Amino acid sequence: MLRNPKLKSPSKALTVTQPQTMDEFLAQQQNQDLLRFITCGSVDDGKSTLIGRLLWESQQLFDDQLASLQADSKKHGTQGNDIDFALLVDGLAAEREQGITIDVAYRFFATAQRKFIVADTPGHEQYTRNMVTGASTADVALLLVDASQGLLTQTRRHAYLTSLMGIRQVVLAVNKMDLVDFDQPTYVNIEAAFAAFAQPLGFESITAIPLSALKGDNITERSARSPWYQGPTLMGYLETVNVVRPSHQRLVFPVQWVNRPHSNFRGFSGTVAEGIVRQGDEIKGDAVRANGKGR
Ligand SMILES: Nc1nc2c(ncn2[C@@H]2O[C@H](COP(=O)(O)OP(=O)(O)OP(=O)(O)O)[C@@H](O)[C@H]2O)c(=O)[nH]1
Ligand SMILES: [Mg+2]
Repeated sequence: MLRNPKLKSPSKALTVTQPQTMDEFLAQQQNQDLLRFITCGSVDDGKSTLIGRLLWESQQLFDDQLASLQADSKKHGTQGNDIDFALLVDGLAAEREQGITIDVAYRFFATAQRKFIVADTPGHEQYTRNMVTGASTADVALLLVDASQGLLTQTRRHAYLTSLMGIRQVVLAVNKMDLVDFDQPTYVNIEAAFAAFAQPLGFESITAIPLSALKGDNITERSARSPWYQGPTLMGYLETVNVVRPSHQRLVFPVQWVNRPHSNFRGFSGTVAEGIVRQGDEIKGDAVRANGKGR
């Protein structure tokens, strides 16, 4: 993106070459491909905070946004006087009051390597259908786990729905590593438990990364607090992952609303996420299972 002279420096320098002219900017944008991804996982695992951190680290925040984020953090934040990055994506009044995400929030950002659209989805069970909406257009899922809690029912549910929606690449983002003092065995146990659980789900790749979204560890630079970790940073992964889309055409139709005005009619409403369906086609199988209750 164009360099704004008023842009604040990120907390850690990102190795991006900023275009200096409009022509350079347009040329760079044209050559970049687009990666769409979601954050998902159980409630409070740090999904919104992670996206706020990614926007911050990729220099997407301008002075006025930063000023309102600082003011909002003091008023609604969960981090005392420090910045609460989740407020960048949790915009609804009810979300701020309750400190949870309800609606799907889409954000665009770009680095020198790639353009990204990220969908921040709610972890709360009640809003599972919004997670499915976000997943329906994503290439990659960042499945968050709170390192101090391990895998939860909602983590497994979101992993299952992710596979059902046709996503083939998953990042197991083991977040809040600061709460467990970057303990390697804790991380390894979570990674192994997820690998065993996800084996039947048929993901092509599962990349586990130990993170602290709050403190910024392993987001754009390898953290000195996890010297035992040799894999990619989260941004490094997102910038380089090859997108794998299912080769076969199948129908993915997340049902968002069952329209039943009277007992003689039952209609299923939603948006076709993948494949083609025509009037008169018979629908059966997995697509019918993709409902908002996550079954
Ligand atoms: N210690 C620590 N706290 C974190 C970290 N990431 C997020 N948090 C805190 O965890 C709480 C929940 O963070 P959110 O980002 O709102 O979590 P979420 O997963 O988006 O929550 P829902 O959208 O409601 O499911 C907030 O108080 C964050 O400041 C982390 O890496 N370390
Ligand atoms: Mg959230």
